[in-house]
Amino acid sequence: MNATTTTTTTATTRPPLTLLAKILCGIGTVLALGALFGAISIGFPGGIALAAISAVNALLVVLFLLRVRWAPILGSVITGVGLLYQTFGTPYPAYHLTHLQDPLFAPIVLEVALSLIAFATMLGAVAQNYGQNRTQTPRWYGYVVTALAGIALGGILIGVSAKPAEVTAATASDGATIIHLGLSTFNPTAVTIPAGTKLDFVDDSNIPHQLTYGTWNDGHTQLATPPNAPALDNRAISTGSFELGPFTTPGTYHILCVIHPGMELTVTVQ
Ligand SMILES: [Cu+2]
Repeated sequence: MNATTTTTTTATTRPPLTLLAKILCGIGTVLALGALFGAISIGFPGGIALAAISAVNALLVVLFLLRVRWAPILGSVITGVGLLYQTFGTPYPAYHLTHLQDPLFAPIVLEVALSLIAFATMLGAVAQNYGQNRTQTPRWYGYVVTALAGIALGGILIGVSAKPAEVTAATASDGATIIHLGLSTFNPTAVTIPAGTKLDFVDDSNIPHQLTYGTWNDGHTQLATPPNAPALDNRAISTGSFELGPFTTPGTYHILCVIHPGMELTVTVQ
């Protein structure tokens, strides 16, 4: 047997991708593209973490496609740490239990659900790769994934059908009108305030926002600072609160968050 024949034989006898590997490639591709899309829409530097998540998922897909035996071990460690961080290291889950109407609710539930399914799939693939039968899918796998998918679908349906809960603007002790900053929304989205009073922006989602004057137009910011508007040049906030004002001149003021497309606030000063 010459060298060429050996190569051909090796290539054709490479085992076909298992069902679990195909599922992992599919989920990894969806997560990589989703994170990439998020990274692009947020831009630099805010999107750098999402870009890294996208790259890690793409790398895992390549390892699965190359049928690297330890790929599911690496993948389950990365996914497990990621899930732990999302659950305990970020405000997302706690925030979402009380803010189902946020536009980011469904994408985040979907992302967590896909990560959980990927985690279960990777454990199955580890069992398969290091078990006695390297082609058979573990018996528990179908039940676990069906249950996880059902929970995720239910969560998304609840979130999508939840009515937007617009709060009536509350007033702080100094007379400032309180505006809450959610994951990607102002709440309320429009307020009317008396001339000479302030706004009190409260970031209770602990998500970074960057505020300035203008509106969102087809995914692009249109910045415009009205005359006599209190200074707000790209004010960054990621936790706590800050006051803006007083607004001395009656008129309409548009404020947007440059990080989150569509995140706008209309202030009418009377
Ligand atoms: Cu924002």
